[in-house]
Amino acid sequence: MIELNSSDPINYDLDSPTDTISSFPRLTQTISYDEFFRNYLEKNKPCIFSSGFTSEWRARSDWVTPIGIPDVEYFVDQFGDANVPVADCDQKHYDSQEKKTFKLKDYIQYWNGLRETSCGEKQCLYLKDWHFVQAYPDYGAYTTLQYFASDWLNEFWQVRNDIQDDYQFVYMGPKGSWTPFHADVFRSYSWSANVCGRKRWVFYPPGEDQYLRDPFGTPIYDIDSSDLSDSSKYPRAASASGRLEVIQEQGETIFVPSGWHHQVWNLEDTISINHNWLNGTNIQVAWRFLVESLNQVEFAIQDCKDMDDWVGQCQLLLRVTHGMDYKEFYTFLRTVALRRISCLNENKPLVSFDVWSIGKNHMLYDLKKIQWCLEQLLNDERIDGIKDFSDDENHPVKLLDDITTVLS
Ligand SMILES: O=C(O)CCC(=O)C(=O)O
Ligand SMILES: [Fe+2]
Repeated sequence: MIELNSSDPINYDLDSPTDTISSFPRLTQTISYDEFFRNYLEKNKPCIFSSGFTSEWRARSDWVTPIGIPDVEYFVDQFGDANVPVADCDQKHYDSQEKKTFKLKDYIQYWNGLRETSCGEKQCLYLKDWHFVQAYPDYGAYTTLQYFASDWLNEFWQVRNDIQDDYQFVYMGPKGSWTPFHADVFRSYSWSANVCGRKRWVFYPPGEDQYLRDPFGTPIYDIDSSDLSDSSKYPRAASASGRLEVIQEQGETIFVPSGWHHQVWNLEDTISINHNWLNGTNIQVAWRFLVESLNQVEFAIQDCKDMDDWVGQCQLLLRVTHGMDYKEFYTFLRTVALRRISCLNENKPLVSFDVWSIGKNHMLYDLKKIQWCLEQLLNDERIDGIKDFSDDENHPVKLLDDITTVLS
């Protein structure tokens, strides 16, 4: 049972100055859920879990040969016809890499063709963001660690039956493949476990990315690029501080906090599993980022303010650029809240990823955070113009009332 102790959670605010950390903590089996919650989720600090946490995963035996390299034959045999997204590490597409869809067996054929050569000598293709659990729900490749079990984002997608999606991915790529400098979608957390292979990570704490942007506000694409020391291109780069670098070994799982920019390189042929997630400890960050994204959209199309349904157009653009609009953010909060209210009323724990139970204290904590978000949403006068919020029965005011009743 995942249960928070009764002391009141500290209200961590990402805007307040963060105490810097100079090294990367490595955690072992002895850390409790509560300790991880207080010291890493709430404080928004990165860490690495030792390989013992993943040693029992099916993926770690079935996906890897006895000498510790990806078992590509097994992949062709089991999943060869799967359609998988593949990024070209040499082709920049806006702020990320150009992506195409491959059959897995064709990707593996490419990979086999690389043999011992690393990327750089041939085209460098990186299979990323493969929705593996969605494609093979009964395969059981891994069990999400308990520390990452309070996951509203994947819970939302799991109970939602109108559209199929999730934030649970498999990555596989040759030595030399890499992911450009970025912060994660919605400013979510991510965790990433190396089934085999090794990765190099570079991190900057929230806010430092402002110094790592060009005069147009575009963040640097490759943090190792010599452009960063060219002050005509990145005039404020010298002010960036708090850089952390770590090598993640086979079997280890890294925790990537909210809003930390990072870049990742595969140092060997590597397979990893990762999730993005939001919960009560980073939902405030996600809300502020949504508001900031809407402000940017409004600024970008301010010239068209007289057009029909400008508010609706802004929401549409928000959905395209940010991945979520206000209504969807609300539907997400509502789904999560109603599940907790129902479990609390029936005096039942909430089951997460089929194995973890979220206890009463945790559900109350979650509801408090959702209450805060709803208050913010209702204070944002822009929701009055959004047609989707006109339904009385599902209105945020009604949900806020229901939550307040439960909490009192
Ligand atoms: O492993 C990679 O290439 C990228 C992973 C990543 O960015 C993440 O887990 O947030
Ligand atoms: Fe990331």
